[in-house]
Amino acid sequence: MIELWGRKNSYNVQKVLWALDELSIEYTHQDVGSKLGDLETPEFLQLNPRARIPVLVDEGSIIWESNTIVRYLSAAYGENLLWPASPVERSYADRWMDWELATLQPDFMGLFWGFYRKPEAGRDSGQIEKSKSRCEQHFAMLDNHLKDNDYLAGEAFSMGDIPAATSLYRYFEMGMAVKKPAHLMAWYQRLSAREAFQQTIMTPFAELKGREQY
Ligand SMILES: N[C@@H](CCC(=O)N[C@@H](CS)C(=O)NCC(=O)O)C(=O)O
Repeated sequence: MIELWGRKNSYNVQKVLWALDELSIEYTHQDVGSKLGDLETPEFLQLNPRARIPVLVDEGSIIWESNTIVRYLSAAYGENLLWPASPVERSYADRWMDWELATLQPDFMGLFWGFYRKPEAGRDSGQIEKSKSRCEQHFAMLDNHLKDNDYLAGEAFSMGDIPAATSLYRYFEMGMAVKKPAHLMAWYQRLSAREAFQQTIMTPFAELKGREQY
């Protein structure tokens, strides 16, 4: 049986929830990360010495880092569903996952934390504008790629779509006016039609507003 550790309103946990749902995998859930100090217990540190969620345990094997977990689930349970069979196509999915982790996520988190999670009185408008402008550049690049591709790795939905698209619901719904380029929006609409996306990503997150504690 698969066990997933991590509160369901965490951005990184949501990537994993989406992959699990796409693959109709049954799992048990441990709601940690919402209470102060609960990732610092000896029990949790045995699972992830970095004290971060998500963590997935599959028959005793411990996997952490959200994109690694999405890759693992895709390889183990998602051949031709999330895991492209051809190594070249797989590299197309992989590069967008790496891009999300190294490039998009730091700027999106800068925006989400700077604008949404910081109490209004403490917001730094210069930092918010910088993060927003970088996010708009990143999404403009995606828009250009999506002009000729229905999904990030090509014609079919794959694991490559999951990390980058996890940010979109919050990006559009956090109450900030942002650019909405046409091809990016068409991709977002294709993903929004997926039940797994609706169930795991398009979920209310107002409890995070103005809250810097986890
Ligand atoms: N690079 C890691 C980042 C993990 C991370 O920072 N997770 C956050 C939640 S999104 C966390 O554990 N925060 C502490 C908490 O929720 O208590 C990954 O992708 O898994």
